[in-house]
Amino acid sequence: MKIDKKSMLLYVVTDRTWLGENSLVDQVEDTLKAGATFIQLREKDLPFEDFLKEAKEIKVITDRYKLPFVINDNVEVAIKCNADGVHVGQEDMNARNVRNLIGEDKILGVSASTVKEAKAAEENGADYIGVGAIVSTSTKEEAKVVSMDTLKDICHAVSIPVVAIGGINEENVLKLKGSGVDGICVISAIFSKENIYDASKKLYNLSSKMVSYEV
Ligand code: TZP
Ligand code: MG
Repeated sequence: MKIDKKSMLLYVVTDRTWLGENSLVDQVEDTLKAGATFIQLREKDLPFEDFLKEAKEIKVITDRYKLPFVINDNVEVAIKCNADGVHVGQEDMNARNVRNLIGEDKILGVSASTVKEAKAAEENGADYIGVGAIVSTSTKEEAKVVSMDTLKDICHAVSIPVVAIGGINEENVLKLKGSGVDGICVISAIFSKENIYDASKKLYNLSSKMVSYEV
């Protein structure tokens, strides 16, 4: 499954920090109902079998919505649950190695914070680039902030879709207008909210206004 830039419009990355009594599967369904265009399952602490079980459950839902579903970092989980692809950072497995493991038909996303990293990712088989952090964020404190100029330079330098990540919320989405990004990638501005559906809907609408292409 290869990607269209429109699938970057509201790219949602999961996080169980604010789960409480709810299930992640239900939360993912809420965000999909409201217009999420892409789901990434990101689990940093879950044992392998639990991670795989959850991945399989979410895949059922994303398939129902016919939307892309990728796994953060863990290529084995991605292959075993037949996810649509994998997303890796600069500190994870090299993009070319991931591509060789998952094959040409799967989606490969790579995080980049410089033009050099973004171009290397594209050359090594990435289908899209995630650029951030746009604003410093407690969700990933170690992520360094990327300037608006660098974000624009990355968008110009690569021909694959670019999604902005890190500290993006309802208040600042429209500041990305003119940057060249194809959409926004969000964690806390959705999952920390009481009403995931409403938060997602607002962000989808704002992202649609922000991007330079016709939605
Ligand atoms: N990579 C760069 S910033 C970030 C990741 C995974 C966290 C984004 O989370 P939030 O809550 O949307 O700022
Ligand atoms: Mg990673």
